[in-house]
Amino acid sequence: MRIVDARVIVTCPGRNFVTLKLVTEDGVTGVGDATLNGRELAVASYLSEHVVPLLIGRDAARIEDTWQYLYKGAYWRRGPVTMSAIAAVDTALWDIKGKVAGLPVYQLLGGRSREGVTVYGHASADTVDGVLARAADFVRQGYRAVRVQTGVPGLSDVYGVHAGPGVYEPAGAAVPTEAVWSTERYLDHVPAVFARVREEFGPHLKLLHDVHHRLTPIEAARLGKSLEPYALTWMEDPAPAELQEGFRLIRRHTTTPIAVGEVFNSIWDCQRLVSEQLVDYVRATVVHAGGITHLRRIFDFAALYHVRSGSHGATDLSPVCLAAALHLDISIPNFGLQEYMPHAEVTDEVFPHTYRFAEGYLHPSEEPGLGVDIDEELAARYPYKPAALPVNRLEDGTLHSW
Ligand code: KDG
Ligand code: MG
Repeated sequence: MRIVDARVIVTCPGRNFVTLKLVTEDGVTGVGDATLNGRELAVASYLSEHVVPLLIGRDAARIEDTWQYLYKGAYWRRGPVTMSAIAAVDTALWDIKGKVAGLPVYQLLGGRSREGVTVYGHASADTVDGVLARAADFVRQGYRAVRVQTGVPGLSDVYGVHAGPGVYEPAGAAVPTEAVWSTERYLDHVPAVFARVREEFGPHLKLLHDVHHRLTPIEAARLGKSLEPYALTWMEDPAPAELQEGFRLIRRHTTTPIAVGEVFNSIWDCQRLVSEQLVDYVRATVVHAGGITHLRRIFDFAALYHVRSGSHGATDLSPVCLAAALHLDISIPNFGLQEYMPHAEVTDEVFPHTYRFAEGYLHPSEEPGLGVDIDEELAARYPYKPAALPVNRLEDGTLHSW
C-alpha cells in the first residue's frame, strides 16, 4: 500500500492551521495536524521541502519504521518544527491504518480503558465575579473540571483571560503585542480567587490553574503552598521546564500537583521530570510531540512513575489533533484529563469530525481511522494570515517568559 500523494494544506478558518493529507495507491486518505502556533510556515516548508519527497512510494503500513526514518534519518533530532512534521506523518498513517482495518484508531491502540474522556473547560474573566459566572456555566453544561484564570489588579492584560465571550485566541497581530507582568501582584491575588471559587463550588469540582511559565521554582513553591487549602487538581507550567531539576525545589515545598508539557516535543524533555516524580501530569500533545506513536511512548514511560496524561488542547491545535488525542486518551491506562476549548464554527466546518461532547466527557469517533477530515475546497477559501503570539515584559521592561 504505497503512498502516492502528500499534500500540505495551510488554511486560516478563524486561525491558521497546517494539515498533511496522505493518499495511498488504493485511494485511502489520512490526515495529520502540523500546526505550530506562530511558526506555521516553518513546519509547512519542512514538510513540503524535506518530508513529502521521502514519503512518495513508501509503504503506508510501516508506521514505526517511517517514524524512525524521519527522526533518525534527518540526523538533526527533536525540536518543535521537526517533531510537528513527524507528528503529522505519523497521525496520517494511523488514520490510514484504521481505515484499512475498518476500526477506529483507539481499537488499534488496545481498545477502551474508560467510557469517556474527562475534559476541562476554561473559566476566565477579568474579575472574580466574572469567573464564578463562567465556571457556573461550565458546571451547568456538565463539566467536571474547570481551569480558572482571572485578571490581576494593576495589570492590564493577563494570560488566559478572554477579551470577550468566545474562543480564547492569543495569536493576533503579525508582530507580537507586548504585555506587562508583575509576579508580586499575581502571587498576591491568585489565592483569594481560588478561595472564592472553592467556596462557591464545594470540594468536588476539579479546579486547575495555568501559570504559563511565569515563576521561578521558589516562587512556584510559594504559590503551590498558598493554593493547598483549595485542593487544585493541578498547577500548570509553574516554571519554565528546560531546567528539569529545578522542579525538585517546587516539589520539596508543596503538595499541589504539577502539570507540564505543552511545549515539550520529545520524551527527553520530561525524562527527569517523570523519572524523579517531579510532576503529576504530562501535557504534551500529538501534534508537537511526534504524533500518536511518540506520545504513547511518553505516556507509557510516565505510567511507570504514577504520572498521568493531561494533553494540551487549545484551539491552536486543529480538530485533527484533538481527534487523535481522544483515541489515545480513551485507550491509555494512565489518562488524567484532556483540555478542551471548542473550535470556532468556521474551523469545525473546514475540519468535519465525529467526536462529540456529552456531560463533561468527549467521546472519540467510532468511524474507521481518526474520524476527522479536511474539506480542501473550503480550506482554500481561507488563506494564511500572519499572526504572532504575544511577548511579556516585567514592569521595568525586562523580557519575561510568556
Ligand atoms: O499556542 C500557545 C497556546 O496553545 C497556549 O498558550 C495555551 O497555555 C495554553 C493552554 O494551556 O491551553
Ligand atoms: Mg497552558
